[in-house]
Amino acid sequence: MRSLIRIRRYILIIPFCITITFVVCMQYKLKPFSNSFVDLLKSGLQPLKTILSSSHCACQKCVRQLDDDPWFQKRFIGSITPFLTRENKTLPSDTTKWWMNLQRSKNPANYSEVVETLFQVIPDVDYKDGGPEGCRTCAVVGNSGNLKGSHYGALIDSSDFIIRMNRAPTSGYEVDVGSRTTHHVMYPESAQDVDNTTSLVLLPFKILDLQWLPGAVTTGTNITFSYRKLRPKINANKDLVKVVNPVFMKYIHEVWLDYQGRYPSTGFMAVILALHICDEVNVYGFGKDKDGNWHHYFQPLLNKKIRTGPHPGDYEYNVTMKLSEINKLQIYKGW
Ligand SMILES: *[C@@H]1O[C@H](CO)[C@@H](O)[C@H](O)[C@H]1NC(C)=O
Ligand SMILES: *[C@@H]1O[C@H](CO)[C@@H](O)[C@H](O)[C@H]1NC(C)=O
Ligand SMILES: *[C@@H]1O[C@H](CO)[C@@H](O)[C@H](O)[C@H]1NC(C)=O
Ligand SMILES: *[C@@H]1O[C@H](CO)[C@@H](O)[C@H](O)[C@H]1NC(C)=O
Ligand SMILES: CC(=O)N[C@H]1CO[C@H](CO)[C@@H](O)[C@@H]1O
Repeated sequence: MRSLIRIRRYILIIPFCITITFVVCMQYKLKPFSNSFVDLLKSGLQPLKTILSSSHCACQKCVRQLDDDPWFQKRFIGSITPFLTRENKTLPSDTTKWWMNLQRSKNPANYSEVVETLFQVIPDVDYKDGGPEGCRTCAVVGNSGNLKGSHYGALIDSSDFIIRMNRAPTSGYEVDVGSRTTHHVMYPESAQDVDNTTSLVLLPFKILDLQWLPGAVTTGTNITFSYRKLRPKINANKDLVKVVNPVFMKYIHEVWLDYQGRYPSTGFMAVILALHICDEVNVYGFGKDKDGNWHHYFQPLLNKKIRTGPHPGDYEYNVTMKLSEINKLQIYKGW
């Protein structure tokens, strides 16, 4: 009787072992075909659920898929870390060269000393997508006039991350643009107050921007002029401040825009950032309004053609459309 039970146990164990062997073999078999799968392996053995599904997350559609589009796979570098950390503060020489070209000062301060001072004030952390178990949905909210009358507010507010940029206000526009903001992307010349639960995300175009930041989010700074007047102090929770790594900015310019224009726009950088820190990306408030005008939802329509600055506007638009065609993000066209 005993031995019969034992045999039965073995009978149950055998298919289980076969399944495990199969799963382990499949991992190695798949390895050469997918970069993102290699990343997954590196990060350790994941729950079977994710190994057997084609997605990297628990959303219906995930930015990172095992069967990624070749155009996307060629460009998307999943391992790059978007934010500056102490560990990553040393810039490779090609980045330094690219970044120094954007500087307007003939005599910039010592970068490593400036960064050291910065990290005495702001936290030294990075993060990535929601991971295999999670589903982090993100709304990237641009400032286009096509948001007016869109009634997207509730939809936007239902996202996990809500990323806004530059001077975007919400007060008075909640019905169309929502009221929550988890990340506000800006640079010193476009800086504005954010509330205590919002992460200020700085795009550093120059060393001066990194000198300005620690004072600006605490007691005030004496750096009050770049090529424009700067605010000496802004309201922001210093414990939530993040600085985009210049390596990441160059990556966007090089890989996603083929070096079109002098540097990418804030909006485009926010979109690519979202692809790296989110599992599902929805884009609002980009492009023209229904009458073909470029303007901001919070400004009256004065002149019909607002220029797009030193950015490769059409090229960025084309890349964003392509990302939408291959389901890496969804564009809400507005009203
Ligand atoms: C910047 O400062 C660091 C540390 O004080 C020093 O080692 C380095 O040589 C300086 N770099 C330049 C370019 O002066
Ligand atoms: C903002 O949040 C921090 C903690 O992150 C807290 O120490 C601080 O008192 C808060 N400030 C305000 C004005 O609520
Ligand atoms: C700001 O103050 C520091 C000392 O706290 C000083 O070294 C620096 O020269 C000042 N910068 C300007 C632009 O006044
Ligand atoms: C964007 O795409 C359109 C249509 O495919 C094309 O005609 C145009 O040249 C592209 N613009 C840029 C800047 O690549
Ligand atoms: C942008 C960047 O330099 N990222 C690197 C930061 O450091 C980690 C760990 O050393 C690397 O894996 C990233 O590539």
